[in-house]
Amino acid sequence: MATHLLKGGVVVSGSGTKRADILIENNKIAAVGRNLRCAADAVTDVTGCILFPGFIDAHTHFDLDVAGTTTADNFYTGSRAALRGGTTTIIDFACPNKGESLHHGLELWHQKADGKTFCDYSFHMTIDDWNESIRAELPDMFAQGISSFKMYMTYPAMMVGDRDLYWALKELKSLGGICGVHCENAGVIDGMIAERKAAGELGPDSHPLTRPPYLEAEAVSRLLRIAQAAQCPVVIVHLTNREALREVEHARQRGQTVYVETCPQYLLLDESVYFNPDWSSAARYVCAPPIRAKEEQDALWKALRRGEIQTISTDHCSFTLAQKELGREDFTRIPGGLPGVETRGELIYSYGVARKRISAARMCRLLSENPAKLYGLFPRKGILRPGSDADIVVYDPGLSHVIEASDCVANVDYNPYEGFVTAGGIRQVWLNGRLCVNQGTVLDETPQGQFIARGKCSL
Ligand code: DUC
Ligand code: ZN
Repeated sequence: MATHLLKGGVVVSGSGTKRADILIENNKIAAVGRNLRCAADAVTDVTGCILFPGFIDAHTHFDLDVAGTTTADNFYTGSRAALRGGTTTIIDFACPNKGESLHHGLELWHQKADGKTFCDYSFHMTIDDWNESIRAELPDMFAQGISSFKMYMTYPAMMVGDRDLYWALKELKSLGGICGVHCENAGVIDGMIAERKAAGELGPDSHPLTRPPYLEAEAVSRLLRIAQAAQCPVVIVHLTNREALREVEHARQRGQTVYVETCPQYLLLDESVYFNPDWSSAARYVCAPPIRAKEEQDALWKALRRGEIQTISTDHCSFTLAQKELGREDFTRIPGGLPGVETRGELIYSYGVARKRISAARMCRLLSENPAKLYGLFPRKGILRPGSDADIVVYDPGLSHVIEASDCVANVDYNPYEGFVTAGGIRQVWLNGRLCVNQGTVLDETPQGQFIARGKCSL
């Protein structure tokens, strides 16, 4: 039996912080307490550091085909970057094509990820079609550890109509599943894009103009009425703006259960990025929903503080600058998505906790505890207590660095947060009782992540 004592740190949970040592025994936490007296095989002094439960990123797209290309990060490079950024579990979106079975999608995602992933991992299953055979596949998804699903209200290749959303949600309700939904109004966006194209407005500045916040809010509102009809809880993924939040508030007032996720790009960047006259500098920020006006950031931070938003994930979906060039002549061909998995923890600490917008406990809830509960990983993940996996981020508030793409290990040649200065930094990352990252260095080049079969939502 191998034991390791992390001594002298401040341990964070969703409800607060306390001075405590952590005893790791093999891959699990054996004890958490003040001045633990035990003979450990090894001791690390973490005095002055804050210890978070390993972060969970419940929204990544690794090795995904988008717009005629494939994301720059696969499971190997993406999860290595994730681990370096303190994320010890990712949940990626298995994505069968329309007409393919869910089982095929699941097998394909296992092929992409198994043996190639540095952190622990699981998958949400995308439902992009609704018919009897897909319905019949659902119980076995749960049996295989897939308890959460995703549906799209936009993107022709993946979207489902209102009727199918309704039927799928009803079925998930009966099975105890949870579903995340990408909310944007497909039809009006399509119309606006056609108008911009007809006017010869083909640059990246057309991207935010054709996907305005109110068309996201409309889809949120419609989804929540459909969820009301189906009597099913839902997750609004990557929510970006006040009007959408207002729709969530209305649904909660009606008694519905609604969970909300947002992402660092909506908290820290603003739409001016699209109006940069340099094409490449603007195009690199194309993602959907788009980055919004500055005023939306404050509303999102406020909602985080009040507990109205439950999780911060990244929607990591990275493309190199050369890949973004695919849309040089037409903004709708720019592959959409940003890298983020490597920087989320440090950014949210630096621009949230250190700036007193949220507490360390709130950050713990948003990045660890709530995603663990929402997606059936709790208490194995998401908390530092005896019996839980020893997934630990040792955060040193005394460090600071400037975020630069050249320092990052994700397989992408730019960083959306280039030049951002961190308050503190990740000193160590432990995964299943093993020290995996020390001072920014990934220690073992063999992927050790395991697939985690998940249970049901407990949030
Ligand atoms: N939005 C993106 O920008 N990329 C991937 C999928 C999504 O919803
Ligand atoms: Zn996504």
